[in-house]
Amino acid sequence: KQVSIIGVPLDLGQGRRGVDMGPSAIRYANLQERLQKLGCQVTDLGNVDVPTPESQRVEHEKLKYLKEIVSVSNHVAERVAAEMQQGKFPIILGGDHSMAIGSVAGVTKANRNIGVIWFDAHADMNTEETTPSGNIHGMPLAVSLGIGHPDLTGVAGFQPKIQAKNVVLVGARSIDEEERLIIRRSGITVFTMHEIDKLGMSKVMSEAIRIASDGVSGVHLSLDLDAFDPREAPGVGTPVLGGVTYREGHLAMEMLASADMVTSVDVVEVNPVLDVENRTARVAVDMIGSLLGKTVL
Ligand code: DIR
Ligand code: MN
Ligand code: MN
Ligand code: MN
Repeated sequence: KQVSIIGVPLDLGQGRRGVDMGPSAIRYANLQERLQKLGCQVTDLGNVDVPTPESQRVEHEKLKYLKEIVSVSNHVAERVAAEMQQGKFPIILGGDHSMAIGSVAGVTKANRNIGVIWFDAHADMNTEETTPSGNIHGMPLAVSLGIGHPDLTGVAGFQPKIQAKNVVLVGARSIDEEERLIIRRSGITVFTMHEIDKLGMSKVMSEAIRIASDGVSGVHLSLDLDAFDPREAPGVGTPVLGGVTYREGHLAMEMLASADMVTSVDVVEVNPVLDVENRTARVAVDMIGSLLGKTVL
């Protein structure tokens, strides 16, 4: 596989400093070396330029840093689309999850018909009307479905990017009151921690793979590290108890690898300032390794 790494040190989509260092933390955990050992041809394209919060002003309390995030998203979309068009497998390193507005836009700009598997403790289905925080990282899945502020849904010049029938959320356990209504109306499939506990990760992932890949030409994986249990991945801005275990994570990634339909991936919300010895970035690199074909034997 030809892999392109793109860093997006964006922290404007949430309230805690440090997630802008996510791309460095993941690189420090030897992402490139891991991929090369798997036989991938890796090009690291460096980071996309992102403004620092200290040099900006919040203009809209329910859509914090809207203007800046729209601008970064358009840049990310261009970079990602260019790599996809050359047949590369992009790995986009966040930054906070608002970054996925741009990456999903880029992936679908290159290839309009794509499914999405969204690994997250949260649903990221808020809008300006439902958000309790005003943080845009709680909105990117809604935005990609064409739900939300037109400046966000209009990134890259077309919408919606993805179709609800091919969108699967895995690992959810913290959903806001009114966000729930948007999820129900949207028609996406949700496997919460309840389903993972009850059915097992194996059953959940075979369903997720079936739904996301039905009738599409590829699947984008958006991996929010807060999907994992904070005991194993503590370095995230909004940890929620009772998450996916390290072992379940590996199984999920291995099943995606053998299904062989993932064509791009986001790795987001790694915050080394909140972490313990870069553990969360190392979990991220381990997961990407399994996703790209690492096996025990
Ligand atoms: C919450 C937190 N639902 C919000 N969202 C997070 O602010 O909209 N997403 N942390 O990853
Ligand atoms: Mn810069
Ligand atoms: Mn998220
Ligand atoms: Mn999350």
